[in-house]
Amino acid sequence: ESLAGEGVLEDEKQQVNEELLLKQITDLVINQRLLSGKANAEDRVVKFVHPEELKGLVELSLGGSSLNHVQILELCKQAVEYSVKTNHPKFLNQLYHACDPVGLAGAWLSDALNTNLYTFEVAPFFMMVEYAILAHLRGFIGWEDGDGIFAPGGSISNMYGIVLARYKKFPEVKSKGMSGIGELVAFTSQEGHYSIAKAAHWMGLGTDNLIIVASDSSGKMIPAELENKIVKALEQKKLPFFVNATSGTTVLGAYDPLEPLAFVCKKYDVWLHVDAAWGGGALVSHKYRFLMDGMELVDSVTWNLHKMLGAPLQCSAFLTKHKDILHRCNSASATYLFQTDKFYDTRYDTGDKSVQCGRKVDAFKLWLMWKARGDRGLEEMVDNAFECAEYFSRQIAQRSEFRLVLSEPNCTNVCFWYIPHQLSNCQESPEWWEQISKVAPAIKKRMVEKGSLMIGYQPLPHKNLVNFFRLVIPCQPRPTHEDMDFVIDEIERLGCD
Ligand code: ABU
Repeated sequence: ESLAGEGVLEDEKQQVNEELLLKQITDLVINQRLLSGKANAEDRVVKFVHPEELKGLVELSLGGSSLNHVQILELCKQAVEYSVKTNHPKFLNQLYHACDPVGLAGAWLSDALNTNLYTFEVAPFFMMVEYAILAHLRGFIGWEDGDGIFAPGGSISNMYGIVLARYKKFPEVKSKGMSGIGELVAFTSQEGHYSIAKAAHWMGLGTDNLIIVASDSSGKMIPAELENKIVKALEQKKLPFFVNATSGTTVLGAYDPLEPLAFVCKKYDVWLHVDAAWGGGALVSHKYRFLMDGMELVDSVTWNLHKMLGAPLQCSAFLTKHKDILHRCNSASATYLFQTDKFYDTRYDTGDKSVQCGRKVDAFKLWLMWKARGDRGLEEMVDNAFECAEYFSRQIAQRSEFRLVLSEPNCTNVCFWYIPHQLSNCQESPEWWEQISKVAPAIKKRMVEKGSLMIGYQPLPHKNLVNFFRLVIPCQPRPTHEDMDFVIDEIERLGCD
């Protein structure tokens, strides 16, 4: 604020004072309460403007002349002004939310050091940190050994699972390609994340060779259905090699039953991967880790720590119980980076396990926040989020204007319809459901324009479910029963007419 007129340093009107800018950005983050749990409920979650309008409000074009300090700072303030405040207690829209402030400090520091995480030589400290945090994460799965790597997002982590599964069964693919092998098929449930379909395309399987397995009414993959599909594929002389299970599906939050799925996969010698990008947070909770019983039996896991646990985006761990396969599968042995005659222990030159060359340090921010919170601090946050989901579900079960999609939440996603009074006590015909399908989009528009709340909605066509709300309850900022009550009351206020 002091930069707006009087008191402006003369220097600031000239060129960018880099040191000052860094301090001002830190102040901006703190003063605008952009950190976890610091937003005031009365602040708006978003100041929504349409794309064309935003183009007119912000000078987006670039050119030859440079801006001065004040102008650069003003652009930073605009970035804050027109961004969604993910730290706001009413940002309940997506499978991520506010970032942990200690994690943010870690992210800033590793960004400032601008470390590239491919060799111990250029990343000694962070390489050891990555080893330590990956080992800690594997411990929650129940693996004493194994390997892992941080990837740029859950979709890429899932792709690591597929490429390792294919390499394990058909190692010759690495040099000879797919043409001589036969028709490889992979499996995922109806509720599985769309990244598996993208991976089927990217990896040359083709999306037709991703076989969809039915889920039950709560969204969990049905193991008998998986076995039927594998048997059918074998009868058709296809080559099953990979099953994707999910712990915490994107919409319904379902946890697939890992023990029976692992049994089926073992029987047919198929790699079992678990996309626990969202629901992996349950692993840190003694109360909720039962949701992932059988975890230790699977071959690989995706766990996005930027989701439930609130590490700064992106922070996606790919973990496998197989010790050397990441390196064997992915290495290309570039001689300018991974020299074999180096003077130190080159097992810590992790980069060649990765599909990337340059790799951002995602481990440190997580490691630092884990140091600050401890296992028990994170467990407490996860338990509180689950408890709030249960509370929210109980509350709306008692309100006639609301209807739950599932009688009990699978995870901290709670799915429900709002039934406006004009549509209550009517016959529930297809036309009635058609009317209901328009309610969530209309209320969503109102909540975003008002800026009071953000929650998502979607249909689930394979379950014949028309548009319903999906409330995603975060760990951070720490949700309370009052926040949950606000959501219910606000949807009523927004939808009453
Ligand atoms: N990676 C899936 C997350 C999308 C969502 O927030 O719903």
